[in-house]
This record gives sequence, structure tokens and C-alpha cells, in this order.
Amino acid sequence: MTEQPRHVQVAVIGAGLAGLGAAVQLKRRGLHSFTVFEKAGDLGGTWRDNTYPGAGCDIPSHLYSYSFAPYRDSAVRYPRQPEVLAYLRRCADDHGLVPHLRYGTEITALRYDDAAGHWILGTADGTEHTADAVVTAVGQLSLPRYPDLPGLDEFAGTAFHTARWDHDHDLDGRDVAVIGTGSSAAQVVPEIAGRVRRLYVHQRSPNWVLPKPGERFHPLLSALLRTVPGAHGAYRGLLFRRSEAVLLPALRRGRAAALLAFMARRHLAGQVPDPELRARLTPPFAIGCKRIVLSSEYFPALARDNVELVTDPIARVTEKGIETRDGTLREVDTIIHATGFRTTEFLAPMEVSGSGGQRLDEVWRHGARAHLGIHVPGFPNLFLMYGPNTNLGHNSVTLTIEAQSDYVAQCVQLLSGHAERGERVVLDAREEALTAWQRRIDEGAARTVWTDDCTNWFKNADGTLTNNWPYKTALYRRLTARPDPAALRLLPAGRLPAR
Ligand code: N01
Repeated sequence: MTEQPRHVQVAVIGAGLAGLGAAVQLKRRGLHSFTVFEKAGDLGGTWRDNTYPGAGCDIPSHLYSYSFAPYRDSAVRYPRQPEVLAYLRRCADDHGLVPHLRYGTEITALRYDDAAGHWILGTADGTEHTADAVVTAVGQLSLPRYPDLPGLDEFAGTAFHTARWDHDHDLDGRDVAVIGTGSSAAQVVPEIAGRVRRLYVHQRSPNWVLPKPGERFHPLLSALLRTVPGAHGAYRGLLFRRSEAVLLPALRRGRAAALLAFMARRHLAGQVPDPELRARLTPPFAIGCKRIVLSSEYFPALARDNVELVTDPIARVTEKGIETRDGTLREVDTIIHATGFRTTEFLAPMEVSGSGGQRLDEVWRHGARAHLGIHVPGFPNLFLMYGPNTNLGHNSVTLTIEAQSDYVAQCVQLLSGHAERGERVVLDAREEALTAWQRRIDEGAARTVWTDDCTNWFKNADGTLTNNWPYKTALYRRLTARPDPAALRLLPAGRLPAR
């Protein structure tokens, strides 16, 4: 059934962590004319989609939550997927977002209409809505990436991605292959290793792994958090400061890197006594180049008798299983793709065109860039949440997303003030602001280990860092504290003048 076209002041696209955060801040600034369009039938984004066994957050919940909606459990340190999803539902309920959520509406195209001075949102069912401003909040980890392996279609068994887990497929007693050894695989493998008959873990390159503290707090700490006033806030502050002061310098090749590498090597040596297996699990690149895996269960699972770490590269998939380059065919009935996400494509598969019809994929042909990760010049009144270079490698991404949501709400408030005075205006970023921003990103990127010789999901095929913010979180918060008139142009709605 097609929907009725409608005009909204603000269209938010996506009801995950970022979309909900933006919606909360809009309301807090008295802006109530907005709709959150969500393609699925439920909120939660990545925390709705990733339901694989063991799915959980490896950032403590005290930090993986908004400051305006503290998630402070005195018992649980690391929440599992159902708990994070429940937290997001609570946010939506507590902040009155439910009436704004429009499920089952996939926005497939965004087109700025120069003549009308507003955005046209095309949906999967063909309906077109319009909006004065658009906030995209579609995530960086929303499009599953499937491996491009010859013969994949010939496989006669069951195959699925970790982010599209097939809960109807019982794994008990089966022969299973997991492709990929990132954070998702490290959570899945220990959960299923004891249930399946054989498990082959196909590793293309190893990851540095650090031990994960217990999911639940020690009873003493738990009692402290429960009883001492201010303890929850102090704990959050401690986690934040530790990430800024120790983890970030390590990722920027500081002395703390040696400490982390030492901890990772000791963890590996303590859990993997077999020197041959240990050698295959030792990464040849600096710690942090790939996102560090946090797990105390992954290595012991690999050492089980029914589990084999396969490091010979995959040659092809056949009807019966996976053949490696040495000619060995390991027959399996299930293949699990723990192969990550198409992270550098950002707003894809939406087709986005700005003023004058310029296409965003054309503007971004050498890599996604946006001033503050939020504004793309020539795309007026379009605000990106969790856009290019706003992911954190050392701290909780909720912090940059919260900063963005308040910033974007301020921009919309500014536009709204003009509209109330009968002036239809749009906000556009200056090209010079983006150039200066990009210079800052590139300088920061060059100092981090992310641009070293390893594959990771933070950079594009050219090796340009497109996803991560290479500085302190506090700096990002400062830069997004309020819209900067020097970086933005306020123009009459309609076709933008030449830049
Ligand atoms: O994905 P990844 P992920 N043949 O991209 C391999 C978040 N997350 O889903 O390293 C063979 O890290 C690839 O190999 P290589 C978190 O931010 C968070 O595990 O490229 N292998 C790699 O081993 C995380 O970083 C939590 O050589 C292939 C793996 O697949 C992000 O999600 C929990 C291949 C992909 O690893 C993504 O993690 C889980 C091929 N053709 C996830 N293609 C939290 O706790 C790819 N690979 C918050």
C-alpha cells in the first residue's frame, strides 16, 4: 500500500542510536515538527539487526549511553544486545518519540528541489515526501558485506551473515565454517563452538585481542555503585578520561602502544600454549591498526578439539564446503559470514542529489568527506549524523553522536527562527571550511596506526581514512558546540549561488 505524501519540517532517516539521539535533541529545543522514517518495523538500528549468539557491546554501558539518558546498572558492566535494544526503546518511550516514528518507510532517494527550496524524499513504495531539512542517521555498520568468493552461489547448505542471523537454522551438531575474525566473529565463535560438531574459523588476517573484564561488576564495585552518591557519574568520567589519556595516544603511536601490545601478547601467550597456533594468531601490524578485539573466550574456543583455525586463503566455495588454496576441501553444511560491513559507503544505497542536481556519489568519488562529518557543501539543510570521520576508535561513539545531535538541533532551531519571521533560508557549509576540515583530518590520520599497512573498516580502497576521528573526543565536542557562522552560509531557500 502506498503512503500519503506529506511535508515535514524535519525528516530524520533511521531510528537507531543516532536517529533517536537527534530526535531527543530536537524535542529538547522545542522542535516538534519532525518524523523519523525507519525502513524496518522496529527501532534500534545495528542493535536490532545484530542478534547473533553472543552479540554484545564491548564498551561499558556507563559510557555507551547518552548523558541525558544514563544507563547505569550496578550489576552489568558490558550489556548484551537485548539490553542495549531495551535501553534504546526506553529512550524512545521516555522522551516521547514514539508518535514521531514511522516504520516500514525506506527512503531510497533524497533530492534537493532548487525551485521549491526543500528536499524531496523518495520511498521504496514510490511515495514522495518533502522536508525543509533532512537529518540522515543510517549508521556506518548497517550494510552487511558479503565476501566476493568464487562459487558462493553453488553452496548447497545454509549461509548467512552475522548481522542477518538465521534463528530458524539450528546449529547443534552441524559442521560450520565462520569466515572472518573481527569483533563479531570473536563473539560468535565461543558461543557456538560447544554446540556444533566441527567449526572451521577462516582467518584472512589476525587481530590483536585484549582480555575482556567480566560482563558483571565485582560484587564490591557493584555495592559501591549502588550505595555511593555520584559513583555512577564518577565511573563514567573515569572511563572517558582513561580512553582519552591512554587509548588515543596508543593509537597515535604514543608510548602507551607498547603497554597495550605487551598486554595483548601476554593474553595470547597465556591462552594459547601451542607456539604454532600462537604464531598464526600474532598480527604483523601495530596494535590498533584494526579495531582491537576484546575477548577472554575467543582464544580458548579456538583451542578446542572440534575447532580449527584455517589460515590458508580461501580459493573457492563449492557445493559441499570451502576449498582453500592448498587444495583442501572442508565440507560444511553452514557458512557464517562474519565479514563486516560496507562502512565507507555512508548514505548508500540512497541516491542523494543536492543543489543543481549534483550527485553525492560523484562528489564523494574519492572518498566521503563532510565538514564536522555533518555538512556537505552544495547539499543545503542536509545534516549527517555519524557521518565521515566521526567514528571513534578509542572511546564510545555515543559521545560524538550526542555532540552532533545537539549541534544539528541548533542548526534546525536557527532555520526555524527564520521561518517564524517569514524568511525561508537554508544552511550550507562553505567549501573553504570543508577544505580546512579535511586538512585537519588528513594530518591527524597520518599520525594514527589506522593508516598503517593493514586492512580495517576505517579507510577506503585508496587508504584514505574516511570513518574515524583521529583526535580527542573532547576536541570534537568543542568544535560542534555551536554552529560557526564563519563555516556556514545562510542563504535564501532556492538554487544556491555559485561557490
Ligand atoms: O567486521 P570486521 P565485524 N575472505 O570488518 C574478514 C562493531 N562491533 O562485524 O581482516 C576472508 O571487523 C576480515 O578479514 P581482514 C565494531 O566496531 C562492535 O567483526 O580484512 N575474510 C575480518 O576478519 C567492529 O569493529 C561490537 O583480513 C574476509 C572480518 O571478515 C565492527 O562492528 C561487536 C573476507 C570482518 O571484520 C565490525 O566488526 C561486534 C573475505 N572475502 C561488532 N572479507 C561491540 O561489542 C572480510 N573478511 C560494540
